[in-house]
Amino acid sequence: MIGVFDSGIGGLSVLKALRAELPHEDFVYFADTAHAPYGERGDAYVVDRTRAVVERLRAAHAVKALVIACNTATAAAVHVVRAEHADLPVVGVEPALKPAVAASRTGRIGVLATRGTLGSAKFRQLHASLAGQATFSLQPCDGLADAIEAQDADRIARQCAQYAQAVGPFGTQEGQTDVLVLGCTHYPFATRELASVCGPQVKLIDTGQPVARQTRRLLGEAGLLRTAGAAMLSLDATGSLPALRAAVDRWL
Ligand code: DGN
Repeated sequence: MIGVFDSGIGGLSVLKALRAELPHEDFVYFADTAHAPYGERGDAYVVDRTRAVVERLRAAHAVKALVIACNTATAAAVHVVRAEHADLPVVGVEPALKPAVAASRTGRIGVLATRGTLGSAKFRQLHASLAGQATFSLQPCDGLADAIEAQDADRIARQCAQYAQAVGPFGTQEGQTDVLVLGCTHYPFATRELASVCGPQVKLIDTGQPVARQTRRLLGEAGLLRTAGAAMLSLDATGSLPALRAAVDRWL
Protein backbone atom coordinates (compact mmCIF):
# COMPACT_ATOMS: atom_id res chain seq x y z
CA MET A 1 0.00 0.00 0.00
CA ILE A 2 1.21 3.51 -0.85
CA GLY A 3 0.49 6.30 1.61
CA VAL A 4 -0.45 9.68 0.12
CA PHE A 5 -1.14 12.70 2.26
CA ASP A 6 -1.98 16.38 2.19
CA SER A 7 -3.37 18.96 4.59
CA GLY A 8 -6.74 18.33 2.95
CA ILE A 9 -8.23 17.41 -0.41
CA GLY A 10 -5.51 19.02 -2.57
CA GLY A 11 -3.44 15.86 -2.75
CA LEU A 12 -6.32 14.16 -4.53
CA SER A 13 -5.02 15.89 -7.68
CA VAL A 14 -1.80 13.91 -7.21
CA LEU A 15 -3.64 10.72 -6.23
CA LYS A 16 -5.55 10.87 -9.50
CA ALA A 17 -2.29 10.84 -11.49
CA LEU A 18 -0.83 8.13 -9.22
CA ARG A 19 -3.79 5.81 -9.77
CA ALA A 20 -3.55 6.30 -13.53
CA GLU A 21 0.19 5.58 -13.53
CA LEU A 22 0.04 2.72 -11.01
CA PRO A 23 -3.29 0.95 -11.61
CA HIS A 24 -2.41 -2.15 -9.58
CA GLU A 25 -1.24 -0.42 -6.42
CA ASP A 26 -3.31 -0.02 -3.25
CA PHE A 27 -3.42 3.53 -1.88
CA VAL A 28 -4.35 5.05 1.42
CA TYR A 29 -5.11 8.77 1.20
CA PHE A 30 -4.79 10.76 4.40
CA ALA A 31 -6.20 14.28 4.78
CA ASP A 32 -5.07 16.25 7.81
CA THR A 33 -8.23 18.34 7.59
CA ALA A 34 -8.52 19.04 11.32
CA HIS A 35 -5.21 20.92 11.07
CA ALA A 36 -5.51 22.49 7.59
CA PRO A 37 -4.56 24.76 5.97
CA TYR A 38 -0.78 24.48 6.31
CA GLY A 39 0.10 27.22 3.86
CA GLU A 40 0.30 30.25 6.14
CA ARG A 41 1.19 28.50 9.40
CA GLY A 42 4.99 28.46 9.50
CA ASP A 43 7.61 25.71 9.30
CA ALA A 44 7.53 24.41 12.87
CA TYR A 45 3.80 23.70 12.69
CA VAL A 46 4.05 22.01 9.29
CA VAL A 47 7.01 19.84 10.37
CA ASP A 48 5.13 18.75 13.52
CA ARG A 49 1.97 17.91 11.60
CA THR A 50 3.86 16.06 8.86
CA ARG A 51 5.68 13.92 11.40
CA ALA A 52 2.45 13.13 13.23
CA VAL A 53 0.62 12.21 10.02
CA VAL A 54 3.38 9.91 8.81
CA GLU A 55 3.53 8.18 12.21
CA ARG A 56 -0.22 7.68 12.17
CA LEU A 57 -0.25 6.42 8.58
CA ARG A 58 2.47 3.90 9.32
CA ALA A 59 0.86 2.74 12.55
CA ALA A 60 -2.47 2.05 10.85
CA HIS A 61 -1.42 0.77 7.41
CA ALA A 62 1.30 -1.40 5.91
CA VAL A 63 2.75 1.46 3.90
CA LYS A 64 5.57 0.54 1.48
CA ALA A 65 6.10 4.05 0.09
CA LEU A 66 5.01 7.55 0.91
CA VAL A 67 3.96 10.45 -1.30
CA ILE A 68 3.80 13.86 0.37
CA ALA A 69 1.19 15.33 -1.95
CA CYS A 70 1.55 18.83 -0.53
CA ASN A 71 4.08 21.41 -1.69
CA THR A 72 4.03 23.19 1.66
CA ALA A 73 4.74 20.02 3.67
CA THR A 74 7.38 18.87 1.21
CA ALA A 75 9.21 22.19 1.37
CA ALA A 76 9.21 22.25 5.18
CA ALA A 77 9.55 18.60 6.10
CA VAL A 78 10.55 16.15 3.36
CA HIS A 79 14.13 16.01 4.70
CA VAL A 80 12.82 15.21 8.20
CA VAL A 81 10.56 12.42 6.90
CA ARG A 82 13.39 10.95 4.82
CA ALA A 83 15.71 10.95 7.85
CA GLU A 84 13.13 9.41 10.21
CA HIS A 85 11.75 6.87 7.73
CA ALA A 86 14.87 5.87 5.85
CA ASP A 87 13.39 2.41 5.18
CA LEU A 88 10.67 3.87 2.91
CA PRO A 89 10.82 5.49 -0.51
CA VAL A 90 9.53 9.04 0.09
CA VAL A 91 8.37 11.20 -2.82
CA GLY A 92 7.66 14.89 -2.42
CA VAL A 93 6.16 17.52 -4.69
CA GLU A 94 7.55 20.89 -5.73
CA PRO A 95 6.23 23.63 -8.01
CA ALA A 96 6.93 22.56 -11.61
CA LEU A 97 9.37 25.33 -12.50
CA LYS A 98 11.59 23.13 -14.68
CA PRO A 99 8.73 21.84 -16.88
CA ALA A 100 7.46 25.44 -17.05
CA VAL A 101 10.80 26.68 -18.43
CA ALA A 102 10.68 23.94 -21.07
CA ALA A 103 7.09 24.86 -22.00
CA SER A 104 7.45 28.66 -22.11
CA ARG A 105 8.10 30.53 -25.36
CA THR A 106 8.01 34.04 -23.92
CA GLY A 107 10.23 33.24 -20.93
CA ARG A 108 7.71 34.78 -18.51
CA ILE A 109 6.19 32.35 -16.03
CA GLY A 110 3.66 32.91 -13.26
CA VAL A 111 3.91 30.80 -10.12
CA LEU A 112 0.99 30.44 -7.71
CA ALA A 113 1.71 28.70 -4.41
CA THR A 114 1.25 29.07 -0.68
CA ARG A 115 3.26 31.61 1.27
CA GLY A 116 4.97 28.71 3.06
CA THR A 117 6.15 27.13 -0.18
CA LEU A 118 7.38 30.36 -1.76
CA GLY A 119 9.22 31.40 1.42
CA SER A 120 10.96 28.05 1.92
CA ALA A 121 14.69 27.52 1.45
CA LYS A 122 13.93 24.60 -0.84
CA PHE A 123 11.86 26.74 -3.19
CA ARG A 124 14.33 29.64 -3.10
CA GLN A 125 17.09 27.24 -4.20
CA LEU A 126 14.99 25.88 -7.05
CA HIS A 127 14.06 29.41 -8.14
CA ALA A 128 17.67 30.63 -7.98
CA SER A 129 18.88 27.65 -10.03
CA LEU A 130 16.53 28.62 -12.89
CA ALA A 131 16.53 32.40 -12.56
CA GLY A 132 18.77 32.85 -15.63
CA GLN A 133 16.46 30.81 -17.83
CA ALA A 134 13.15 32.64 -17.38
CA THR A 135 11.48 35.47 -15.47
CA PHE A 136 9.23 34.13 -12.72
CA SER A 137 6.43 36.15 -11.09
CA LEU A 138 5.80 34.58 -7.70
CA GLN A 139 2.37 35.00 -6.14
CA PRO A 140 1.45 33.74 -2.67
CA CYS A 141 -2.24 32.82 -2.72
CA ASP A 142 -3.36 33.29 0.89
CA GLY A 143 -6.69 31.62 1.49
CA LEU A 144 -7.10 29.95 -1.92
CA ALA A 145 -6.45 26.38 -0.71
CA ASP A 146 -8.87 27.08 2.13
CA ALA A 147 -11.57 28.32 -0.28
CA ILE A 148 -11.11 25.19 -2.42
CA GLU A 149 -11.29 23.02 0.68
CA ALA A 150 -14.58 24.73 1.61
CA GLN A 151 -15.85 24.54 -2.01
CA ASP A 152 -16.75 28.21 -1.72
CA ALA A 153 -17.35 29.06 -5.38
CA ASP A 154 -17.49 32.86 -4.94
CA ARG A 155 -14.31 33.00 -2.92
CA ILE A 156 -12.52 30.66 -5.38
CA ALA A 157 -13.53 32.81 -8.37
CA ARG A 158 -12.59 36.07 -6.64
CA GLN A 159 -9.21 34.83 -5.43
CA CYS A 160 -8.31 33.16 -8.73
CA ALA A 161 -9.02 36.44 -10.52
CA GLN A 162 -6.98 38.45 -8.03
CA TYR A 163 -3.97 36.13 -7.86
CA ALA A 164 -3.78 35.16 -11.52
CA GLN A 165 -4.12 38.77 -12.70
CA ALA A 166 -1.17 39.67 -10.48
CA VAL A 167 1.18 37.50 -12.59
CA GLY A 168 -0.14 38.68 -15.99
CA PRO A 169 -0.47 40.16 -18.52
CA PHE A 170 -1.07 36.85 -20.28
CA GLY A 171 -0.45 35.97 -23.90
CA THR A 172 2.11 34.61 -26.29
CA GLN A 173 3.80 37.89 -27.23
CA GLU A 174 7.13 39.01 -25.81
CA GLY A 175 6.75 40.33 -22.27
CA GLN A 176 3.59 38.32 -21.62
CA THR A 177 3.17 35.36 -19.29
CA ASP A 178 2.47 32.18 -21.26
CA VAL A 179 2.79 29.54 -18.51
CA LEU A 180 1.16 29.39 -15.09
CA VAL A 181 2.57 26.98 -12.51
CA LEU A 182 0.01 25.59 -10.05
CA GLY A 183 2.42 25.22 -7.14
CA CYS A 184 -0.09 23.93 -4.61
CA THR A 185 -1.84 20.62 -5.05
CA HIS A 186 -5.23 22.23 -4.33
CA TYR A 187 -5.05 24.57 -7.33
CA PRO A 188 -5.75 22.01 -10.10
CA PHE A 189 -9.27 21.96 -8.61
CA ALA A 190 -9.60 25.62 -9.64
CA THR A 191 -8.29 25.05 -13.18
CA ARG A 192 -11.51 26.28 -14.80
CA GLU A 193 -11.51 29.52 -12.80
CA LEU A 194 -7.79 30.15 -13.41
CA ALA A 195 -8.01 29.36 -17.12
CA SER A 196 -10.86 31.82 -17.52
CA VAL A 197 -8.57 34.58 -16.18
CA CYS A 198 -5.48 33.59 -18.23
CA GLY A 199 -7.14 32.73 -21.53
CA PRO A 200 -6.82 29.62 -23.66
CA GLN A 201 -3.26 30.21 -24.91
CA VAL A 202 -1.71 30.00 -21.46
CA LYS A 203 -0.47 26.60 -20.28
CA LEU A 204 -1.35 25.57 -16.73
CA ILE A 205 1.17 23.14 -15.27
CA ASP A 206 0.80 21.04 -12.14
CA THR A 207 2.88 18.26 -10.64
CA GLY A 208 0.56 15.25 -10.65
CA GLN A 209 2.06 13.38 -13.58
CA PRO A 210 5.76 13.96 -12.92
CA VAL A 211 5.25 12.85 -9.31
CA ALA A 212 3.38 9.73 -10.42
CA ARG A 213 6.20 8.82 -12.82
CA GLN A 214 8.83 9.43 -10.16
CA THR A 215 6.89 7.20 -7.73
CA ARG A 216 6.75 4.45 -10.34
CA ARG A 217 10.48 4.74 -10.94
CA LEU A 218 11.34 4.54 -7.22
CA LEU A 219 9.05 1.55 -6.66
CA GLY A 220 10.61 -0.19 -9.65
CA GLU A 221 14.13 0.44 -8.38
CA ALA A 222 13.20 -0.89 -4.95
CA GLY A 223 11.55 -3.99 -6.46
CA LEU A 224 8.22 -2.94 -4.93
CA LEU A 225 6.14 -2.32 -8.05
CA ARG A 226 2.89 -4.29 -8.41
CA THR A 227 2.07 -5.03 -12.01
CA ALA A 228 -1.10 -7.14 -11.66
CA GLY A 229 -4.17 -7.41 -9.47
CA ALA A 230 -7.04 -5.19 -8.44
CA ALA A 231 -6.31 -2.01 -6.52
CA MET A 232 -7.91 -0.67 -3.37
CA LEU A 233 -8.34 2.89 -2.10
CA SER A 234 -8.61 3.57 1.63
CA LEU A 235 -9.36 6.97 3.10
CA ASP A 236 -8.37 8.41 6.44
CA ALA A 237 -8.59 11.90 7.93
CA THR A 238 -8.18 13.85 11.14
CA GLY A 239 -11.33 15.78 10.21
CA SER A 240 -14.57 14.63 8.58
CA LEU A 241 -14.30 11.35 6.69
CA PRO A 242 -17.69 11.82 4.92
CA ALA A 243 -16.43 15.18 3.60
CA LEU A 244 -13.30 13.50 2.27
CA ARG A 245 -15.40 10.74 0.67
CA ALA A 246 -17.57 13.38 -1.00
CA ALA A 247 -14.45 15.10 -2.38
CA VAL A 248 -13.14 11.77 -3.69
CA ASP A 249 -16.49 11.07 -5.42
CA ARG A 250 -16.42 14.53 -6.91
CA TRP A 251 -12.79 14.72 -8.08
CA LEU A 252 -11.75 11.15 -8.83
N1 DGN B 1 -2.06 21.48 -0.84
C1 DGN B 1 -0.96 22.05 -0.13
C2 DGN B 1 0.19 22.46 -1.02
O1 DGN B 1 0.38 21.85 -2.06
O2 DGN B 1 0.93 23.35 -0.65
C3 DGN B 1 -1.21 23.12 0.89
C4 DGN B 1 -2.53 23.68 1.07
C5 DGN B 1 -2.64 24.34 2.40
O3 DGN B 1 -2.65 23.66 3.39
N2 DGN B 1 -2.68 25.63 2.41
